Amino acid sequence: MCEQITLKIKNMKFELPKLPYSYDALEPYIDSKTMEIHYTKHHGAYVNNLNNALAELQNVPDNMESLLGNISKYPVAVRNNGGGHYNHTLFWELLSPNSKKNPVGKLAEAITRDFGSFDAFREKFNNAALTRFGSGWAWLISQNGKLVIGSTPNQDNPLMDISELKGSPILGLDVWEHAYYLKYQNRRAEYIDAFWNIVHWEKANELYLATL
Ligand code: MN3
Repeated sequence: MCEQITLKIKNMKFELPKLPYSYDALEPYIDSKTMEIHYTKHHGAYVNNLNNALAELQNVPDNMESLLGNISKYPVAVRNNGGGHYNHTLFWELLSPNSKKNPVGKLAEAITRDFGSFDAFREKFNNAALTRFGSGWAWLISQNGKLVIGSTPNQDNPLMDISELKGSPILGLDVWEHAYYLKYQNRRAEYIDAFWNIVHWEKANELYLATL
């Protein structure tokens, strides 16, 4: 069964999802302290602020995809914190201490088909992550099966109606400084390189299969 990550509102509230591994599981690529702060403080704040922003509104959809797909109709606090909650939930799921290090399944075939090779794909993704000015995310997305690389500012994502980059997220990399500054300081390129050691390729492949 291939499923996109779906976030439902329970009793009018979104919840911080359980982290699928311990804070130190992704060492040395992502340090324990960064994981703990990133998950409990940053992601936690997006969830709380999203719930507070939604509490002021009426007729809120019961799932995140509808919310993001119509985000232009909502206050900026919903855009920032709804994006923050969705992006981080996806990000945690797409990381693993037992990474296969290389793409798998249909996604592996599609990467070779659309970018020429895994190396060429990685170079293009690295460039998107490196050149995103300020805070944002680098993405691999599927547009009905065709793979595209790009980036979004702040907590925007490719599911939002206001986004220039539109499609289904397959892989996302948080390039906000809070994601890497404790360990890598200003060296974003080193953090991006480290990311390739902890990608959960089976999960990325599942997300891709769901878009075919
Ligand atoms: Mn973050």
